[in-house]
Amino acid sequence: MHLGKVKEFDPEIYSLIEKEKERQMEGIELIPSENLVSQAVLEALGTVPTNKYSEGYPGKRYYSGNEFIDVIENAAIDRLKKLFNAEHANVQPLSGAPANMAAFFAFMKPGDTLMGMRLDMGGHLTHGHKVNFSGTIFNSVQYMVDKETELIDFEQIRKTALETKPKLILSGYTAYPRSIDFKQFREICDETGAIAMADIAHIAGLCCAGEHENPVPYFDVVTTTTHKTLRGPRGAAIMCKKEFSEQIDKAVFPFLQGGPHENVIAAKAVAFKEAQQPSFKQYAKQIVKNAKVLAETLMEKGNRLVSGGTDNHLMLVDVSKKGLTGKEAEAALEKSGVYCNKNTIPFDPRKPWEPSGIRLGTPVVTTRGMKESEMKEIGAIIDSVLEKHDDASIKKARERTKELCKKFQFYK
Ligand code: DSN
Repeated sequence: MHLGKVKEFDPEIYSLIEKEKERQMEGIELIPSENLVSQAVLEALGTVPTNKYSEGYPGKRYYSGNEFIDVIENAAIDRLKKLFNAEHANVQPLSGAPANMAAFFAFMKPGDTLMGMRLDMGGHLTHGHKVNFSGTIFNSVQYMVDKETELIDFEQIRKTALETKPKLILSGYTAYPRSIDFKQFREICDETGAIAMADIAHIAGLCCAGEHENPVPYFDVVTTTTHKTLRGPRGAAIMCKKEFSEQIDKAVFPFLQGGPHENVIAAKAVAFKEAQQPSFKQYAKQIVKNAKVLAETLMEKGNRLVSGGTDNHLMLVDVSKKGLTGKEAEAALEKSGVYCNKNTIPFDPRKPWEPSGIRLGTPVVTTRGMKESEMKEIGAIIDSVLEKHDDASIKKARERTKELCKKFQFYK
């Protein structure tokens, strides 16, 4: 990273950025919603389209001087449509929550019924939680996973949908380790007359690479962030059927947002081109392989994984079996140089601030080039810390993580 001017003008911020880079390179990042962008994406982010106001859409802007910005935004739109086989795409949403908000308002009015997965079962705040706009503006009906299998319970969803007649049913999750049967969701929506919406933020990179079913061609609307498995800059996008394109575009601008961040859109275009390469398919395949090996390693050592494993990039470990809370496990692992996040598990008897689980994922370690044998080592490090987290064990684990990271530097 070339930061000569920042270093010269603002050494304080320069040194903090450098320290953050070092932290990222010397630790094992397992937060499943994070990733490392390529040098090309990073460079595109720090460019002059950040200076430009371009309210509106390509060909119809409220400011002059958008000749090149239009081409950049159209490239991002076209690449995203090709990647997911989408009829229409909007690349302006600033992040996942505003993308969901725009999608909801494209189809619903305040008071309409929204049906989504409960946050503590693997959903997201914006999927109808009571502390979020989605649970206060709309009439939120929340579904759960099955208590025994910890899997999506389609019969329960169908029954609730028939009873409550939601305007929109939302699938796609932040902490669900299994494949999602989007076709069953589509059938329930058809039967009940609901709009079929998916939030594929976590699995977008897997969907476009063929490692997970892609709902875009047959769902009404699909939102995604661009910075998770898709490995682009922090931001989001919405894809929908052509017949809904006008209402989606109007919901993003002028209803919800003003000027789009065109430097980020340029970086999204670069990331979408990267995702079109054959190497990205390999990358997505390896994310899933790595997650399976990490999950198996942890289970072989006696850890309980929610639903007994993973089909995607993430897993939930029930650390209560080791006599820890998720908060304690997260803190002990952080000291060992392993980053994860505390997370509720389905039907968690504990509160979200101190839940029973931790959430682990493999997008970052896979970006760094780690494969199955490194997953076994990471699984062993994690287990050693969950098993015994005194100073000596944490120190030993820290040495092991540093040693591993040395071989997989990403940013020079
Ligand atoms: N905050 C993200 C996650 O960690 O899953 C979802 O938006």
